[in-house]
Amino acid sequence: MNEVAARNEYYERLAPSNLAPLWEVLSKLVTREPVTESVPCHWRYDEIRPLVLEAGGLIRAEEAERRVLILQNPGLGERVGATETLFAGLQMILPNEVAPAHRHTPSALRFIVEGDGKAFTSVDGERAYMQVGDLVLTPNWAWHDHGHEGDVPMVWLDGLDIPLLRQLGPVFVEHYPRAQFPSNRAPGSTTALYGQNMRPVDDSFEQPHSPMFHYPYAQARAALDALAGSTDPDPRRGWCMEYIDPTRGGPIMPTLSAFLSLLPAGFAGRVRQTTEGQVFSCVEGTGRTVIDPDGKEPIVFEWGPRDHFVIPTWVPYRHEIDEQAVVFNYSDAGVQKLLGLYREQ
Ligand code: GTQ
Repeated sequence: MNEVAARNEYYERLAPSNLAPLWEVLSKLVTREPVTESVPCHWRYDEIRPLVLEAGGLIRAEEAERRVLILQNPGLGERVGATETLFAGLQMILPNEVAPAHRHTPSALRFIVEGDGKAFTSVDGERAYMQVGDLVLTPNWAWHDHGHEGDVPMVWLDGLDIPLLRQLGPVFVEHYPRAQFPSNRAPGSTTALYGQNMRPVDDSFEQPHSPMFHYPYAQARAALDALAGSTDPDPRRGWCMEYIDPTRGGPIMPTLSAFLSLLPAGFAGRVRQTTEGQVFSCVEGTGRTVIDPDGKEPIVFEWGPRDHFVIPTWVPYRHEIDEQAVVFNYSDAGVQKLLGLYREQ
């Protein structure tokens, strides 16, 4: 028997004992650089919007629990996700509907894509009425439901850490016995307490996420203008601000980091390569994101308002801007930094 045949025969006898030879797979497992199965991906809003709205005629929010079209990365096959660690979806709620109250260990953020400011997310009994461009958080184990008191459909981007939590294991959900969690505070109460660069002395809030759960677009946008008025843009990210947990100055939630960037007209960004996986939602302006894979045809995403795209871990990319743009994105940068794993070049 030759060497190869002898090994193969041995491998066949290993399998029934739930054993396998590492040396056959080591170079695929521990690579010189990150290798992902998820691929860069772009969803044009004008193409998918009719499909998002069509779901409204096919299933009610109450029945669906969450009426969401998953932004599914085609490289991940059956595994649900936009990247290896991040879930992305577009959730739609119609006037007078309720997406019933539940809580779960996956952390969620919402970035509002379209609507009239009359739909809300209730977080532990406090409502956040959502305008286009607002960021709303529903951290690990916070009760939340969504409601709508307006006249036009509302659509938002849902960003969750579901794929990461499924790998780690601790996935739990609990349904509230009624459709809506009882309102127990006026809208804005939490911002009044924690959004003023102050916190109550001897504060009992000790969760590892932000106590704030509503970051309005008007404020974030004004902060970007202030940054643009005081510094030069970063050559890769333009003027970029991170949404923070005011009690720590760090990411909003341990597993999800969020950013808003202002990119000036004519910006020709330098290539950025980072270990964070990223989901982008465009708010204002137009541009393109160019991915130049080694020796292969470049991939170009021409985007405009309300488009979404994904840049997986370690994929080098750069932005070119036509009309001044504002782009939101979320990523797993924070959890990688906590673990001492984050790299960028
Ligand atoms: O709003 O709770 O897009 O649990 C996926 C799972 C949204 C939510 C999603 C969820 C939610």
